[in-house]
Amino acid sequence: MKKLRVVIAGTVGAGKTTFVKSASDIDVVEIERDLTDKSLSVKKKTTVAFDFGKLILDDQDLHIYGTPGQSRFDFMWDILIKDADRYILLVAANQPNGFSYAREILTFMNERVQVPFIIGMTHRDCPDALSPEEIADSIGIANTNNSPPIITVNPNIRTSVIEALSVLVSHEL
Ligand SMILES: Nc1nc2c(ncn2[C@@H]2O[C@H](COP(=O)(O)OP(=O)(O)OP(=O)(O)O)[C@@H](O)[C@H]2O)c(=O)[nH]1
Ligand SMILES: [Mg+2]
Repeated sequence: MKKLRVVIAGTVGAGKTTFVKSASDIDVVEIERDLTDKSLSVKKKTTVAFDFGKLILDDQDLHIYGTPGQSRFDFMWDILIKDADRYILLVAANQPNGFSYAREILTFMNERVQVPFIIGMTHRDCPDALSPEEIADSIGIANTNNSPPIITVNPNIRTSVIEALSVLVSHEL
């Protein structure tokens, strides 16, 4: 079976760890710590190294790595993206102040690898979520035939996560 390394990148609290946990057939390795800066988010923990899970999808053995959201751990982004076959950038649709940060993450990744990727908008079920068009604009993705697929995904729902991974696996550059 073909092994495919998939990286889940994205902004702080976008839902990367939740995504890996929903996708995985095995117990997920999570390396998190308590958030010291509580103002960052309402949540208590943040990823400080990576998450790891596995899923067999369409006869492919997906190894799924979640990255930390905070840029002080960007040495982990570097380590994880270098071996990636594909990646997803998760962006929380209800946090517009994170959009320019999402753009920076995208630049970071695309400077290191040229692999297929998609944009997954999370928190679309939350109040004040912005539209895919507004988000694409803010993170600098032109709406053309060459642009990466932009989808809505809810990391809390396994079927939604698997659908996102199916789009990723079938997307070519
Ligand atoms: N309602 C809703 N909640 C979401 C969605 N995506 C993620 N969440 C919630 O957002 C919170 C943060 O999720 P995490 O998975 O810890 O986020 P993360 O991206 O790993 O965060 P860092 O590791 O700190 O960068 C969790 O409580 C999730 O349940 C979504 O689409 N809708
Ligand atoms: Mg995390």
